[in-house]
Order: sequence, then structure tokens, then C-alpha cells
Amino acid sequence: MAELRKDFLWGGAVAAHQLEGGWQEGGKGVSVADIMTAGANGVPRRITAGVLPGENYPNHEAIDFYHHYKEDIKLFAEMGFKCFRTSIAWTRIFPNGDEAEPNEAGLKFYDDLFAECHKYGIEPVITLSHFEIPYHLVKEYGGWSNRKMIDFFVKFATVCFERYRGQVKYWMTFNEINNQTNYESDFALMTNSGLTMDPHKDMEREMYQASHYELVASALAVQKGHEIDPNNQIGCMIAMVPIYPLTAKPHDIMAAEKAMQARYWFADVHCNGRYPNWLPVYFDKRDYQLDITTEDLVALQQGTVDYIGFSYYMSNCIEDHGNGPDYHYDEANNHTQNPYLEVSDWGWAIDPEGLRYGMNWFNDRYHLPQFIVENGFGAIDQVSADGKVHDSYRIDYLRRHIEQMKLAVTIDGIDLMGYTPWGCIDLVSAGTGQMDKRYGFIYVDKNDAGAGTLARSRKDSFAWYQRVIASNGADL
Ligand code: BGP
Repeated sequence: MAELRKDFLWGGAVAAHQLEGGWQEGGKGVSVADIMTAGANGVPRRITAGVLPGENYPNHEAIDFYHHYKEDIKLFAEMGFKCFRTSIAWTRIFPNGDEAEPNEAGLKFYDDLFAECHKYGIEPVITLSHFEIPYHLVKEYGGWSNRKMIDFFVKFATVCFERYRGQVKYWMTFNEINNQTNYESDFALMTNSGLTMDPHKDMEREMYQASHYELVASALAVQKGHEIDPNNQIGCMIAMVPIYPLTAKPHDIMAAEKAMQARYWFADVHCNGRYPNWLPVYFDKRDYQLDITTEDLVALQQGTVDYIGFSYYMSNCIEDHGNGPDYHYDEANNHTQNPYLEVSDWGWAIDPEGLRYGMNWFNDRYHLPQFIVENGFGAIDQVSADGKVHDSYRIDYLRRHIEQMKLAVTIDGIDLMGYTPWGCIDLVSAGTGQMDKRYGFIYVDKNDAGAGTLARSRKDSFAWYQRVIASNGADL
């Protein structure tokens, strides 16, 4: 029977803007994450025009990993991490995004961070663009609506591949690139592409154009990364949220299939190096005359990824709304609740088996190694009278998902590189901008209002995950 790789990459995942803080240190520029306010009591985050006085921007300090990283990596090492997934803040390397030369202080910060990881035998796993585009590129160029972004990104990626050669082997280009299929959400558009909602524009078209430029930029970066160091393993990063049909009605089955296509064609381009057949047909039908050149198509072919990195938190469910034979998928409105699943406090359906389903879906299509680079349970933790967080609900969630992950390997034969649960240390939630939606094995004393000592402490899940890693997933 197949089993987890001997060198399985157990670890944890974060993103620079959600934990580093130090938003103006070492010459860092302003990113789109720096102009997002904290949400509160059901009020969503707002994206402001620049940094405005009197607003609460939780990413500015976050958990101040910028100054605490040594202490934090020591705790990761204590848990037995083999790898640590984080991102490089683009604005530390190119503060505005369009400079001729990179910022040395920013480059140096990641030299030190990666050296600290290697001190403990922890392999860095790096996302190049994780929801933190330089804000200057949004203002001056319109973000990824502009072809010039390809050059800016490829330059940034090249600088990173050259500088961190030998220090970083595992890379991903764009975090959850497919989340922008939710093109009715300012947040999804801004974080992925630096696009702003415009009632005079067809935002679906804008999303397709921006995504195309991102995919070309990703493919060119993959080629560069391989040239600079053939040992580099460069993956894509897809948000896997399987969409099930609500019933066995053929219309529901087809609606779910079309919804899966609409959400996951990004993986076709990353992995197969070409658009799936239905997309050019769809562009024609909508009369979307996109800027897609022959050179772009060659670049896509030549820059396919080495592995599929993906996040998994939940599944969704869909029923046909009689939208006609093209089953036009509207992510914001089409989902319906799955009657067989419970949901988290944020309405995310808890579905461990969906992880195995998603892995099989990827495997059947792309036959590439996989890396689960996010999975986890956001919850409001209570510090008990003994001063500790007893997070059995988090252990339960992760245990059930790891069980399914193991079945995907041992029964389905999927080649899985590793598993990095999200937010291994408490950090700012991307969706809500709050501190109190927590994922960590390590508690950070800071609340939504920004108060707290920033002290770190071990939750119950810390010792549990330590045992899981030590037993290579046997002791759950
Ligand atoms: C993914 C993002 C992460 C992370 C996670 C949890 O979409 O890649 O950045 O934040 O989801 O989401 P949230 O923080 O909204 O709970």
C-alpha cells in the first residue's frame, strides 16, 4: 500500500501581509493589503483610496513577525516543521513595483528569514504574489488590466529566483489565482488583480483579461525560474472548492460540471499550457475580444508548472437555475447550502471528504504532484482560566482532513508532496481583516481592536501537530 513520502513536507502556511507588519520598515512600499480596513461584526473590509487617517488597517502591524520571526520559527521548529510556506512582499523588493533596481533592505530581510529557517532544517516554500500587489501599480497602471504588469512581475520574480538561489527550492506564482472568478467582489478583484469595480465595465471581461496577463506572467516566471536553477520546483496555487450538484437531476449535474470548469480553467492553463476548448468559444459568444497574442500562447505552453499547490477549506453546492444550455456560472449567487454538511461560524461547509474529492479531480486531469498548501479551521478561541487555549475543535477538523488526505495517497495513489495548514500562527484574516478569526497552533495575544502584548503561546493543537509530524501522520 502506498504511504506518505518519507520526505513529506509537513509544515504551516502564512502570507507576508497577514503577519509581518513593519509595513513601512526597510523601505517597504504600500501594497493593496495596506489599504484594506478591518471588518467588524459582519461589516466587510473596505478598500480605501490610499492610507487614510483615522482608519484601522490591521495589516500595518499584523503580528509583527517582521521583528518576531526568530522566536516564531523557533516555535515552528519545536513542532517539527519540515517546511514553512510564506510569501515575499512584492513591496519590500520593489516598493512601487516599477523601479529599475530592487530595494536591498527588503531583499536582506528574506535572506535573514530563510537563513533562520535553514538553521532548523526548515525548507521555505514561497508564494511570489499573495494578495499584495504594490498599490502604485494599481494607481498608475490599473493593476493587471495592463499588459505592462507582466514585465513588472517577471522582473520581481527573476530578482527573487536569482537572489534566493540555493535558499529556496519550492515556489508558487499567484496565490488562489482562480478566486477572481468571483468578479462581483471588490475584495476578490483587488487582492488578485488590483482591479476596482467599475459599473461602466463588464467586470467578467476585465477578470478574464487580467487573468490572462497573470497566467502569461506566471508561465514566463516559471521558465525564468527553471533557467536560473533547474532544481527549482515551481507550482501554481489554486483555491480548490469542489462544487457538487445539489441533486442527481442531470441539469444539476451539468450545472456543477460547468461551474467546476468556470472555476478551475486556470489550472488547465497552468498545467496543460493551453486554454480549455470551451473558453475561446465562450469569449466569442460574449464578444470579449481579449488581448491574447500568439507569443502569449507559446509562453503558456512553455511555462507549465511542476506541481499543483492548492488550498482547501470547504466545498460548495449548486443547483441549476434554468440559465440555459451554457449554464452561465455566477459565483456570487449560484451556491446553495449542502444539506449534509455543517458549516463554520463563517458559513464555510466542513467537508473533509471534499479534500480527497478535489485531489482526485486534479489528479485525473493533470497527473502532477500535489501540495496542500492551505487547510484549516478559523475559529474564535477562548483563553481559559489556566491561561491556555484548548482548541479541540481545531484538532478535530485537521485530523479529519489529514485522514482523507492519507486516503488520497494510500488508496487513490496520489503523489502528495506535503501539507501546510493555514495560519500556523494566529494572523490577520484575509477575508475579515480581523485577528479573532484564528487558525493557529500558536496563539498571539492581540485582539480585533489592535490591543494585546503580541505574546506567543502554545495551544493544545501545538502538541497534537507535533505528534502528527513526528509519526509522519500515523498518530492522529
Ligand atoms: C485563503 C487565503 C489566505 C487565508 C485563508 C483563510 O483564501 O489564501 O490568505 O487568509 O484563505 O481565509 P480567511 O483569512 O478569510 O479566513
